[in-house]
Amino acid sequence: MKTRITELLGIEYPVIQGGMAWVAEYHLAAAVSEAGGLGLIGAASAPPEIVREQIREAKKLTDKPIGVNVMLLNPNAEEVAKIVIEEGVKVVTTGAGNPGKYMEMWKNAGVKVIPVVASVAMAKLMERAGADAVVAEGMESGGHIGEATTMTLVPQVVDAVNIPVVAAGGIADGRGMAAAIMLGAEAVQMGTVFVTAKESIVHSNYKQKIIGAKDIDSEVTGRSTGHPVRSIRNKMTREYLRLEKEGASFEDLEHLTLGSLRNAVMDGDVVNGTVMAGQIAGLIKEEKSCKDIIEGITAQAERLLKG
Ligand code: TUI
Repeated sequence: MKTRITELLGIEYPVIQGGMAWVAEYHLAAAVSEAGGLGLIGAASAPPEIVREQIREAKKLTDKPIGVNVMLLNPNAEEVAKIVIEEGVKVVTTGAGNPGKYMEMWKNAGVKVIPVVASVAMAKLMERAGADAVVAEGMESGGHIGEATTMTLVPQVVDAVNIPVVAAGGIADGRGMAAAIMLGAEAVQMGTVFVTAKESIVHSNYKQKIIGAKDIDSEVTGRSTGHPVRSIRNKMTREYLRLEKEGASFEDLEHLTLGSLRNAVMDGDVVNGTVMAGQIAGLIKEEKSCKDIIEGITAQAERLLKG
């Protein structure tokens, strides 16, 4: 399946792995890239030198391109932005903000820039700023989300820009991928399904929470603070939503979730931790290798698109 995205990135399949905090570390990124997609190291809020190490470790495991996701709410984003260049990374995606101030630096260094956007306005702004492509991410996604759904956002972004569009949010099989392509996308970005991949280092409790989830098992917390986050319902989300309803302060809400994603991913605390995952979790039934995930999904999409 060749598209402008496979050409741009020099990858075999039009599949990008999400830049998930704590989850998108070098084992997963290297496995996705080895399987012919684009693996990403999620810099999230990691100390910049850890990101450098992660890039170097990934490169030991694969000669294929890997990218880095720069999370723009990170106070260290600028340092990470520079490390990406120093380490010779060829592709960057960004999340949770406007990467405008890093664009010139990245473009001058020959880095391909693919901002994740949640609106048409941001997509147009990114195209004008020199982005090579955009990821249009719907609110079905796990983690920090916008307002629009993938079904509505992708075709509107496709019509608004000339650069290639990657669809994200709610995609975990070949039907979703085929649908995204019918909406005009030239690749998909998937997160939740890669959390459950065999090569993912995520605690088995977290993977089981996704595999056991039903369609309506996620919640969006943080709407009141302006940072809405989707995760699987548990004691933490119930408590968070209760506090939000009572008008709790930003500090109290922060206190509840401080370190909670790490605790879920690394220690398997899926009761008080934050189990970020998308609405498509209900479709995911088993742990598979990255190769099986990517080849299975693209083969199914190709069959559907031909038929
Ligand atoms: O970034 C994500 N997903 C994330 S980041 C993250 S870490 C975090 N944890 C807790 C609270 C907040 C963040 C977990 N999941 N996805 C990409 C994405 N970007 N979704 C939405 C956006 C976005 C939103 C606003 C992109 C640009 C934007 O622009 C606003 C502006 O004008 O700056």
